[in-house]
Amino acid sequence: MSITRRSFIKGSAVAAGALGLSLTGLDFKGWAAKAQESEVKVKPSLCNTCSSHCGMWIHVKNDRPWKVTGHEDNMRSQGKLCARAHAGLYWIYDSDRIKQPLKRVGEEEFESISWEQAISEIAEKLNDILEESGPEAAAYGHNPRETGVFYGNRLMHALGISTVCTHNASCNTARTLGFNHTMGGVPHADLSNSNYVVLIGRNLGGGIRTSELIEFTEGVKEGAKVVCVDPRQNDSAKIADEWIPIRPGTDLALVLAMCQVIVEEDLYDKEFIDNYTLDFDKFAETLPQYTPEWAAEITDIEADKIRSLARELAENKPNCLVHPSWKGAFGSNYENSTETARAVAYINALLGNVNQPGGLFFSYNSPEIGSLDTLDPEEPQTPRTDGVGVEGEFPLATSHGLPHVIAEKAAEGIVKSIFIRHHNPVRNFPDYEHMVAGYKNLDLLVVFETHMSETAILADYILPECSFAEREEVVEARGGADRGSVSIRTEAVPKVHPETKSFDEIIVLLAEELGIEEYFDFTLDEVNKARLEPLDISLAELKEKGSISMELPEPSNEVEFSTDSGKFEFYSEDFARYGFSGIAGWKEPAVGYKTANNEFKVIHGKQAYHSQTVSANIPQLAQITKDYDSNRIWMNRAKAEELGINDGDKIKLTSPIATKEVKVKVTERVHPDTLYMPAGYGNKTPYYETAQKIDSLNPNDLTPYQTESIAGHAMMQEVIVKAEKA
Ligand SMILES: Nc1nc2c(c(=O)[nH]1)N[C@H]1C(S)=C(S)[C@@H](COP(=O)(O)OP(=O)(O)OC[C@H]3O[C@@H](n4cnc5c(=O)[nH]c(N)nc54)[C@H](O)[C@@H]3O)O[C@H]1N2
Ligand SMILES: Nc1nc2c(c(=O)[nH]1)N[C@H]1C(S)=C(S)[C@@H](COP(=O)(O)OP(=O)(O)OC[C@H]3O[C@@H](n4cnc5c(=O)[nH]c(N)nc54)[C@H](O)[C@@H]3O)O[C@H]1N2
Ligand code: SF4
Ligand SMILES: [Mo]
Repeated sequence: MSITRRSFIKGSAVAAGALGLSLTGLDFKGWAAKAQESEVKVKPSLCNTCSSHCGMWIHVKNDRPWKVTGHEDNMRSQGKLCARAHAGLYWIYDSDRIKQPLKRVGEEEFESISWEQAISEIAEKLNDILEESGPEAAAYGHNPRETGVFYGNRLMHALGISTVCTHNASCNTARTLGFNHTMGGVPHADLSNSNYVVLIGRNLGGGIRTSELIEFTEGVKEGAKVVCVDPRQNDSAKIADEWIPIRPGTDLALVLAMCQVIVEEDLYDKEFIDNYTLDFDKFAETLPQYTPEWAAEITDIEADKIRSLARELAENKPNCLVHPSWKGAFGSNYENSTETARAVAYINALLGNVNQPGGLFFSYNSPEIGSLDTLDPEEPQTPRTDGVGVEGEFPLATSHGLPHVIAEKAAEGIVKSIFIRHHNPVRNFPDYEHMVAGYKNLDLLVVFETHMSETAILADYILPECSFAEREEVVEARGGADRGSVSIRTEAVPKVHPETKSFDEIIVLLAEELGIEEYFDFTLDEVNKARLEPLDISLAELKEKGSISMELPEPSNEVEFSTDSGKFEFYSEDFARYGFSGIAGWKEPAVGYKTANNEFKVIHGKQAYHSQTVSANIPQLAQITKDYDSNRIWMNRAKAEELGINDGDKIKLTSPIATKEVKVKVTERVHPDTLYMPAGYGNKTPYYETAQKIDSLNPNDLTPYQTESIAGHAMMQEVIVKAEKA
């Protein structure tokens, strides 16, 4: 059967009939009475609506989910779930799901094929590519969680493929690199015990991780002062003490100036600096230039405000923090994001808050997980094709990888095959046309999916995975202050589409066909038993309970960093060796910091009721968007008046790569130089019927393909647009 978009959707309707959902001939009363009586069972799972994987119970009646509740013994959920968890159940029965392996037979046409055919053709093509062009011509990209890492990375490494990428280059890779090269890792912010919290573009109420939101609200209840620095008033700012609107991409200037005040006024923790840090003097020497007056001109925050903020923060040391953040301000957005992350690490060091209550913790433990005693493929030493660790390309970039660079290499014909799982890079990285051009030029794109995402529709083969509620997965461990948990996904509901398979099953089939089955000589149960072994928990018990929590040693207040020196490093030898600045200092955003009158920076961020690119296709969440008209771009009221633009008008945005139209929300809650667009809209796949009906914008259509020089991230917000009434 050949499948085009129209027949795919028609086919879905037929499938609904075949599932017995047709109402004709049904004894509805009898069915309803029986349904009423049937028992509700609770099955443990992990939420799949974002990668936090909160523990949850799926309440199942008649083999169908009834509702979900948060798992008390899971460190991420702690008994709570966010609204997206409930809506995520929709995916299980979504008629837009992929139900059988698909093979491309035309520009926009797929054919459904058997698993045998799919696996044998993929293996043959991959083997040919590896033989002809070597392992450098192949790559894997995913949203890195336990199952994808265990099975996916193992398959790649067994084949000699070193280019394993994640979505992090569009998320938090600059933040991670900056913290790695100062503190030796990214610490946990002890929000519940803090007296003073500065959030720089971390929106705990919108970019939700349940456990962190719980800690934050506890901190607020206990009277912590919260200051939100964000070009727009975000969900956390609404309950914070202060919202400080800043020009996008200028947080580095703010942080450097705060450091300048703290050092000049002798407000820093001298004991901490003397005992636990290296090269403070080199940093201090650079500071006099970074006065609050200097930063005021760049950030648009008054110098006195910067001074008072620095003083208040220092008065609360060490029980205070500047949050290490996630994606928002310096995860992957700007040319200066890596430097901003280093500067945020610096200011926390000046406050001496490491492993102090209300500060930043490294001493949190995690349950110790075991590993299977089996033939392990070594991580190949072949150079990575995305340039990570390669001199002259991105020698310091993290092993998170650079999927946007892979697209460039694919367009050049250097990369010939990519396997993608649980990831939609074509839509989630800037410059749609650039991503499409690269992925289309591949000889073999294999996408493991549940849905026809923007990446899947470019694939040569699409392998349908069963949904999260229909499969078991690799055991996960999570830590916390003095408790940790281990958790597992179980088969909560029967498979809806018999031809779908779980990722581990598919990888084992591929490994057998590729002749590397010796690396997969075990069952999923054996993997999980080995992981649980050190904890003395049986797999049967975990499958029944879903999550088990345990006491862990109290976090220690001893200070030790996982850097080479064991100390906090103001100066980075590694940075200096590769020609970057040994001490982090001011660096402008690539597009500068000021904009002309009808020009704006475009920033984006999460809405509490949507997740990345996939939730716009969930009708219940799409309805919230419609009810609140929340798929609009925010424009500052004074600016709108200047340009003759009214609330609800369509505006035309012109960037160096595209012109797009979108409806506008006129508000005081955004900096005059900024347009803020909620993330996750502007789907391009014609298969998402619900999302198609939401006319909106994805800023990735406006931002050109660019790479930052140190971490290599995609510089998600380095774009200036001209705005006018459409
Ligand atoms: N509801 C929901 N929750 C999620 C997700 C989701 O999709 N939906 N995704 C999860 C993921 S993958 C992540 S990475 C996290 C992200 O968590 P966060 O990083 O907290 O979330 P974002 O909304 O991306 O960004 C936070 C804020 O940064 C602001 N911002 C943008 N540019 C700048 C700037 O230049 N300076 C400053 N100071 N602020 C700026 C935005 O206005 C936004 O309010 O959320 C996670 N949780
Ligand atoms: N404009 C803009 N772009 C952004 C962001 C933004 O705020 N604004 N945020 C960035 C951030 S923080 C991140 S982390 C990235 C996220 O980037 P991605 O990791 O690509 O995130 P998703 O859009 O959630 O795509 C996940 C894909 O996995 C599929 N999927 C869902 N469940 C399953 C499953 O069980 N099995 C399989 N095999 N597939 C499944 C979904 O259908 C979907 O296509 O996006 C980044 N891009
Ligand atoms: S934060 Fe919300 S969507 Fe993400 S895993 Fe937890 S409950 Fe699910
Ligand atoms: Mo992210």
